[in-house]
Amino acid sequence: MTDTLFSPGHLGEISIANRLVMAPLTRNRAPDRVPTDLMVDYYRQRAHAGLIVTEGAQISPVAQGYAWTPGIHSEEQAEGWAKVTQAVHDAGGKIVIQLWHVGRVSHPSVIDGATPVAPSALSAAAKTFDGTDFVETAMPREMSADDIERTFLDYAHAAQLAKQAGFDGVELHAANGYLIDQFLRDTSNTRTDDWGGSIANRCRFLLGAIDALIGVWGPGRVGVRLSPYSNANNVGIDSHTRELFGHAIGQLNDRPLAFVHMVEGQTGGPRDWPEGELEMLRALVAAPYIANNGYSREMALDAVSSGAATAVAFGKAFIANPDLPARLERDAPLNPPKAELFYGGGAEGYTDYPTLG
Ligand code: 8OZ
Repeated sequence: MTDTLFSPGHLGEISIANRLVMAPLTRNRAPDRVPTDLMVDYYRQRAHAGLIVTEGAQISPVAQGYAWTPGIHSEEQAEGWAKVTQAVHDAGGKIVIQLWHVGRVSHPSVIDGATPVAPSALSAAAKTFDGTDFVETAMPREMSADDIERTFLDYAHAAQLAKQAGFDGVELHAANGYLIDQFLRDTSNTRTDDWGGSIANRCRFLLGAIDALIGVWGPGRVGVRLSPYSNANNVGIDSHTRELFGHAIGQLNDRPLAFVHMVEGQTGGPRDWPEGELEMLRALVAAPYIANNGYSREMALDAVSSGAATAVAFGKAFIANPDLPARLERDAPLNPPKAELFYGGGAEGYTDYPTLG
């Protein structure tokens, strides 16, 4: 039997009922940084995904970049997430939490007056939202070697709380210009110690974070999200993207991970990359591969049946279609997403999208 988009499979040790993954989607509906009952409803509605990857959850207070995003660094937050995992499991679904550190993509007004941290004191010159206004991200301070080691402890602590909350695993957010991407790229990492300079040194932070998660979960329940050809959050494209990410993937391949989840091209934008390069990186990945970014139904069907991907992640389509797997299987029309209701607010544009008949 050949694999199809709708057939069961495995992502490492996580068994999935189909190959449709709900992509991580920031929705800013946790005003106290604690998952709410409304979020429980939202995730329960989407439990027919083969796998849900939650919105990014900050691993520590300083890891937060935007108002109203949920954390995974306190007992209260873990208890909130436990209601989410229970609801998804009761509905037959699987769910991993995305562990997030924004690094320099933040502002003191979001993190209770703290200064954002980054590999180097270079401004992202991106925008964030502090609950009142869109503000320019602040100048970060350069992390010390001690800061780096403490951050690995924060990843491990968050992973432990995720386990306590009943998740099926964790996804490390290493994409979209946030902290790990800032360490990877020579545009945002100008360090001269063991954490900067050579490609091998710039990959060490990614690997330290992954190994912190593996220490809690084992490799088969740890995945990672990468976006090599994206300049999201104003992170510059690395001078040697193919070599950099080729090395990173080669190192990740030493660990039998649950999955590598790839944003193909520009995050939420065009599927653009230098000809053949993403395909070369994809061919290096040993773990199950989750493809993402602008997939149509036809592209997703083909990606799984051809073996190019184990699963395909959909973002906006899952926001607007809680029953996306049923709709894709029946080739039914999709509800259009309401972009003005993506971030912040309540049930409107969140849990009120209709399902089929
Ligand atoms: C949109 C708005 C805020 C954050 C990402 C976590 O790009 C995000 C994000 C997306 O990975």
